[in-house]
Amino acid sequence: MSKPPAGPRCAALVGPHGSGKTTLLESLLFVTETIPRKGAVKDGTTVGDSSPAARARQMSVESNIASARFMDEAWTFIDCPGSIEFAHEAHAALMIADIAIVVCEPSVDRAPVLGPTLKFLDDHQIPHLVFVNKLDHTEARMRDVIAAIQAVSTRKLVLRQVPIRDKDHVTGYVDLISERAYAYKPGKPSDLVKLPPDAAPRTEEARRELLEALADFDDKLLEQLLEDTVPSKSDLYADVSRTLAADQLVPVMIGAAEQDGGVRRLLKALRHDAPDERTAMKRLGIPAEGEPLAQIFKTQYAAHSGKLSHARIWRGPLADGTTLSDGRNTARVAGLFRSTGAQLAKLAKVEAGEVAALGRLEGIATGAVLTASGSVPKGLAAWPAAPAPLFALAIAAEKRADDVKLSGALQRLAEEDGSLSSHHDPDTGEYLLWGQGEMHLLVAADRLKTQYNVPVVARPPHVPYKETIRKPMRQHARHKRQSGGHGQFADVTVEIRPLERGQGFVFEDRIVGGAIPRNFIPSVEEGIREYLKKGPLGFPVVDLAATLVDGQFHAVDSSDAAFKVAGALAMREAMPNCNPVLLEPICKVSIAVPSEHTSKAQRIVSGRRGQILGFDAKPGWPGWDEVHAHLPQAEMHDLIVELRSLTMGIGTFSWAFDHLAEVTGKAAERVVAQANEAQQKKAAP
Ligand SMILES: Nc1nc2c(ncn2[C@@H]2O[C@H](COP(=O)(O)OP(=O)(O)O)[C@@H](O)[C@H]2O)c(=O)[nH]1
Ligand SMILES: [Mg+2]
Repeated sequence: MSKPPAGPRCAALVGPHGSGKTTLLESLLFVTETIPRKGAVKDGTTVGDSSPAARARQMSVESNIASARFMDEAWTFIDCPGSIEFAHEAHAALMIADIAIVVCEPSVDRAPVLGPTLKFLDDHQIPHLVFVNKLDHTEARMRDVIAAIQAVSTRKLVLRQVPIRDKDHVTGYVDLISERAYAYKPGKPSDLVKLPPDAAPRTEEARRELLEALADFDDKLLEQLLEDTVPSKSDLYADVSRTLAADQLVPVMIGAAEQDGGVRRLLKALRHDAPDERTAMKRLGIPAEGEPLAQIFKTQYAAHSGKLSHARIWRGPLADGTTLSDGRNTARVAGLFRSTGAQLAKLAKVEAGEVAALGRLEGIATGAVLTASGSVPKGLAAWPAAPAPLFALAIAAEKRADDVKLSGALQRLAEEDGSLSSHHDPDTGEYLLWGQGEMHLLVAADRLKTQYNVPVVARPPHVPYKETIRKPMRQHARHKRQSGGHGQFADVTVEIRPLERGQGFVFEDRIVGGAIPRNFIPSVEEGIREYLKKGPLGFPVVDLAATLVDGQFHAVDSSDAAFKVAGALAMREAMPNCNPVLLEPICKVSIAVPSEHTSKAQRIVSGRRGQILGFDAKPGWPGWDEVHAHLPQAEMHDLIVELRSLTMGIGTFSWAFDHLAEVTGKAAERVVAQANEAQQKKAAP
């Protein structure tokens, strides 16, 4: 037998949205008598969906933590959000979990949705099992479901149980190692029953497959199978535990969380087979011996308790009041809690293996590894980088007076969720909130209102159009004003010419013989630059050169201010005659989809005025393609929305600004008219 677990173990519940993770958590807590009665997702009474944002949507939008005891062993369960838009939060929980329970529906069609999660688990070698849920109503055959999931898993899946059916009802299961049959009993432990005769052939076949898979990693078992010797149960259990801990095989369990079906069996499998924190520490590069050490996997600003840093304690003990450091920032733990959903229970001390919330660790970020000395182990596994932003909204505080509060709140939101970011776009003057999708940002906007008391308005961002010219021009301009006392005088001649795309603005000075004194020349440039912020079409002007070729000055009346005005004046008069043309930003986009969706991805590109550059296999993603294209930024706002709706939510893309391209004709007229309209609206009181 393996060693008894060192500390409390931690299991993360992951899988697609709607597969029943929150329901399973509720059942796990009920079966372990952690809660006296079960809540329901539709009633908003579950432990898992404890936040107002989650309750309102009946979907998990952040990870929720709960602890339980089962047969005298301690467990922490983390119910992770299933939507791909919140994947960053789920990944953080997976990093510090001993085991992941991948919850899915018994559906062949929906199996590909598991791909990205299984890939993350396999890339990080995180032990995991699959729990096929909702077996109370299904006609799908387990072997088809397993085959469909296997197609998106690099590790081999093995059935641990086969269902016993009564028509399309699953009434129980056969355990393939003990070869015992059980009948589900709602709310109660399953009954041991006689193996129904018609289940025998299927049981034998599935057991054979399980044993053969285990034998790939156990020579002794392989010999026994070849010699037709029956292996001992304890050897088989040990094989299951070992191959699971090493992420070599993925056991598949079955059940119906809503009726607690298979949940006790799942708990027993976890009890026997889930590795403890020592396995996770090895994977993360944290030595077993040393001073107390904790790792933050979730940062939360809670209404009453302030900042909470949820941590896995890798080495204990850790007491409230300890000063901790990540090597750069130091903070004192002010409050130590165990959380169950939204509830916090105060603790004085925690031991290795536990998950605890540490209060008020200012300056400490998610992913940080903390010790009292501030010395952090070398060669730590890298913390998952935040995914690149895919979707933006322009936001503004409903009340102007809240502007300062808004920027503080946005900073905290980004601390809580690294896949959210915000910045000011100098081209459009908008404040942009970037994230992973529409729901992600709507939840963020909600939080700004409910959690930070800053109601905001959000709308699609403006496209940062630019403009340039096609025709050169020589322009003379004189600024002269006589209004008592000092007058103003400046005279300039400027040559303007278009430059190649991407060259920006170039100012040249070709004044000779002191026609304009040197000290006034920067002012001319300043005036020109000022004007270029908004050209004749209403957009910032790029890719042109302005050369100051001649001028005149007045010994008394000339000044910096006068030359600045003259510079701008020359531009204002010349530019409308230089054949101005609208430029739109074009992005280089790589759309990643499972290869059966490649042609859809190509259609999306053509449907959005895009130009396909080519496609190839996505490196490191077996079965996935990447379609490379140039796409106008104006067409990208809801690209992720369409892409996801056509690929069961798993298609994604990466992008970067590439170049500016001319827009002409009706399309350009429309953009210019819209910009002018918006401008007039703004100007109106
Ligand atoms: N029939 C059936 N429905 C279930 C089962 N487990 C969960 N559900 C339902 O599936 C829906 C999604 O469940 P939820 O726990 O919110 O899924 P999550 O998004 O993975 O957390 C809810 O309406 C549940 O009531 C089950 O075992 N059988
Ligand atoms: Mg949920």
